[in-house]
Amino acid sequence: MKLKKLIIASVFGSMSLTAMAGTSQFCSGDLIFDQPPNQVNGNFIDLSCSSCGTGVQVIAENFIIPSDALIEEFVIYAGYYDTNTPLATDLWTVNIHEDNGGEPGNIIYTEDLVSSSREVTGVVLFGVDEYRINLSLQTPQALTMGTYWVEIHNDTGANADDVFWEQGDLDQMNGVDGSRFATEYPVATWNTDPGNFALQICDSDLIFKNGFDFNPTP
Ligand SMILES: [Ca+2]
Ligand SMILES: [Ca+2]
Repeated sequence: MKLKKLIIASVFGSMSLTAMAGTSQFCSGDLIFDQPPNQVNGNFIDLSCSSCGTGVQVIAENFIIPSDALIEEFVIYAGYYDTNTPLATDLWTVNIHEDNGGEPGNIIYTEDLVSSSREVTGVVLFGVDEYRINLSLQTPQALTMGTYWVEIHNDTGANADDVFWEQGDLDQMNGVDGSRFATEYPVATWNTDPGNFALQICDSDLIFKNGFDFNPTP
């Protein structure tokens, strides 16, 4: 099956975007994973994808947790293609998968209607605004050291636009090159794509401990 993606190389031409692809932190806690958006490409993540052959496409991106961490937020970069019309209320789903020999394995956490916020970054790609999306899990996940996958998608329903996840530069420490995509949901078959996606993850463990005293009588 062919992966539906967008190519914008001609849009930017020789324009330098180096200054925009910085390493600013947009999640709370210790930044442990950072794949900054690179304004090169984006792939659809939408259950109502009129641009996709089957009408559905989802993506799973892999990440390494270097030491036990509490994950409560994912930051991604996305856009609403091609009329630049965001949903009044985004319908984000987040699935965290175990790693199964280099492939997305069992789902260890799933949440629909994830609490989210979005902010226009000022970058325009594919002719639409680049949005930074913060996704906050209802139940923060304590993940032990290891490799995981996160599958994130929206559902634009009757909205004319399709949501894409912008690609990013591989995290050289905790990233794993490549990703997986599927053209049905729930996923039956994962397919390989060489792309990596713009994603930031923080360990909020310290904040969590400071906010809730688990051990009042040390
Ligand atoms: Ca759509
Ligand atoms: Ca990857």
